[in-house]
Amino acid sequence: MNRPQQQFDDLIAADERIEPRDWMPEGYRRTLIRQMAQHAHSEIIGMQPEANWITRAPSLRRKAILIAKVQDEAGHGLYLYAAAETLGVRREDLLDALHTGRQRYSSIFNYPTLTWADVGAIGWLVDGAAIVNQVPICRSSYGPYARAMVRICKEESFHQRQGFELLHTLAHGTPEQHAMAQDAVDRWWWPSLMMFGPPDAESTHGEQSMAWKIKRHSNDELRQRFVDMTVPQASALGLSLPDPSLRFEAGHWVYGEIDWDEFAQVLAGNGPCNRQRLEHRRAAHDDGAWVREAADAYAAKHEAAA
Ligand code: BYC
Repeated sequence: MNRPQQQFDDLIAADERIEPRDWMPEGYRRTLIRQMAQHAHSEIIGMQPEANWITRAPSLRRKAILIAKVQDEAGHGLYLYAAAETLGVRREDLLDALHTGRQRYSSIFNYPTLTWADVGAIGWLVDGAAIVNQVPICRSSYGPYARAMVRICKEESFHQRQGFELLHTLAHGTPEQHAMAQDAVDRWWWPSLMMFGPPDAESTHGEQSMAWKIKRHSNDELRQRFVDMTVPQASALGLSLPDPSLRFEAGHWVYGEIDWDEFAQVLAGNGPCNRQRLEHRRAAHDDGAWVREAADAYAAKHEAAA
């Protein structure tokens, strides 16, 4: 085995971090770029379903919280694009890959936010799932990714709490508010379970990513962890989960069959909002062209002056 490969393997075996200047196998670099780009894209596409409710938030307090949350998602995208750039890719190329459908973003953001309660369901379930998935990535073997994730997880915890509090308020409000909260949970539960990716037996990258310690747990392990954490929280909220086969067995909540055909359809671009999300993103990018041109012109002027 060649020396750089041996050094890389030794660092991974010792649970140490790989840093941008270290030698790394091409597959490791490519896997990180794919996962980190997909993650960054998810953060910025994830702003859309929530931003849909900023103008209609029911109070100034709720509006201020939602604006702050959506802004946090933009920040997460920026941390992750910056971390991905340490692998030798350019941010504009990653955005181009998103806009042309060559890179993915999380399936979850292809579902619509139909009522105000959806903002709570996203916070509680989607951010809850994100935390379960992302806390182990704070120990990912790639240093810049792991460090970005520490900051992101702190903010996601706050997001999850605000979603829980919002849903708790609705669930203990009028019968109509309770029904609205229940309807949102009914629609977001199964897509939240799909966020963890395909079952382990069908995960293309899972095993290798775990051997490289990019991922620390398999998709099914994290999905189970999320279900175990969330079922008692649903009882605390006074809401039910839309799975008649949920039952507690041998220390875990056993859940029903996930509709993997629906997941495949969403990944193939045929979810309820896929087209809308990408069109909106492309339009936002085009609208921002003048900002990028102005920034380039400013940088060029200062370079010329130096
Ligand atoms: N959606 O081999 P697998 C957030 C793809 S942001 C779409 O198991 P891997 C938030 C996968 O890419 C949430 N595609 O993959 C933001 C692969 O495709 P290719 C984002 C999915 O990477 C704003 C194929 O399926 N979080 O929380 O080992 C507001 C086979 O999968 C999905 C992250 O990105 C999916 N759900 O494991 C609120 C976390 N699942 O390359 C909240 C970081 C799988 O074969 N990412 N695919 O075409 C990860 O942990 C891993 O990438 C995954 C998938 C667990 C998601």
